[in-house]
Amino acid sequence: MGLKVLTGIKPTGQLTLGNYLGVLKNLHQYTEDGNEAYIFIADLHALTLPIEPETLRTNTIDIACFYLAAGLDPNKCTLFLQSSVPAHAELNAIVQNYMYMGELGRMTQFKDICTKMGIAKDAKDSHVGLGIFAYPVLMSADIVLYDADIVPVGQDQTQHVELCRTLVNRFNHRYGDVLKMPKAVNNKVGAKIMSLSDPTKKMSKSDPKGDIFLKDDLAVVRKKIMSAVTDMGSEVKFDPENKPGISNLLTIYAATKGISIEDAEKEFVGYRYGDFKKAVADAVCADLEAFQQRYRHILETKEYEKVLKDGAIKASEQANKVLDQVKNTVGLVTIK
Ligand code: AQP
Repeated sequence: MGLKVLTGIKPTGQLTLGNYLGVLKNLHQYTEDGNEAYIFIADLHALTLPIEPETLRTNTIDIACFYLAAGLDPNKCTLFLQSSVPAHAELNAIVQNYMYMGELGRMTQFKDICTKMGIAKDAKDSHVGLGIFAYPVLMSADIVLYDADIVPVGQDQTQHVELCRTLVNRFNHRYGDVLKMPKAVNNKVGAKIMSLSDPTKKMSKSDPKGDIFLKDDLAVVRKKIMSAVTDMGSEVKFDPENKPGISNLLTIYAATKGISIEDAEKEFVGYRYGDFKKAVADAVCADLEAFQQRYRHILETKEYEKVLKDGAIKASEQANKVLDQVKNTVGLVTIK
């Protein structure tokens, strides 16, 4: 029997090559083999950090187009906007009572965001928004609403899926076997693409230093790769600890070509760094060129509109089933 798959991307900024290689590029594989895939744009999550309304709208439409441009067939999956399925917010209000503040405060992403924004996470008068603190609660609601077996994510989101598993255990321990236990899955190659200017940091859309954006002009993409930080050595070798820049470029190359790191390494034995970077830039630009063409076509034809409309209806059918079951389980009365 096929698996139920759930994954989302939040429209907090322009998508990066990290989002593409970490998740987008391989999503279509989960829509095959009788799987039931629910793929969404996590627009409610995007409100957890300050964002201009127009930017949020543009990013949201872009992600819808990117999903389709990356090869997702809307007839083989359910593609939808989180905010168009009210069950997400409703279940969030219920499951928040089964998650602890201590657990949320320990999330690495939350701590990183506080550090980046220079806000004290523990201080009583801290200006950390409740939404960013409680982000994994809504994410847990997102996951369990679709009875998800697997959640394809980049490495940075694995901890949040683990927290969702804790919630499921806790809830089921209290009420019986109600919620499905999900599992995070990462890509073998590309689960964590690093910044080109600081390869010890994740490439992240809200921290654009060293990012390649999916809408970047190809000449810009090439320039960014050619000026990526490397090291004083000369060997193209995968060694993230001592050669983080070269290892990141090897990962980018391997993930773009769909090959293993070992095979990528073999291709570049004896290469100088400059020639190696050129090969990486060629591979990425060839892939992005086709991707950008599809994106522009989908944006112009507004093909995404019907997809999202139909998706909201289909997603709501599934989500409401779980929501009703949870409401009934915890003792909320539903009058039909
Ligand atoms: N650098 C990355 N390498 C591999 N995968 C990545 N992902 C993000 N960055 C990388 C994966 O992309 C999916 C969508 O991410 P998200 O929008 O849910 O937010 P995120 O994980 O917080 O990604 P960003 O780009 O870092 O966003 P901001 O800056 O807004 O926080 C996820 O599956 C993620 O793992």
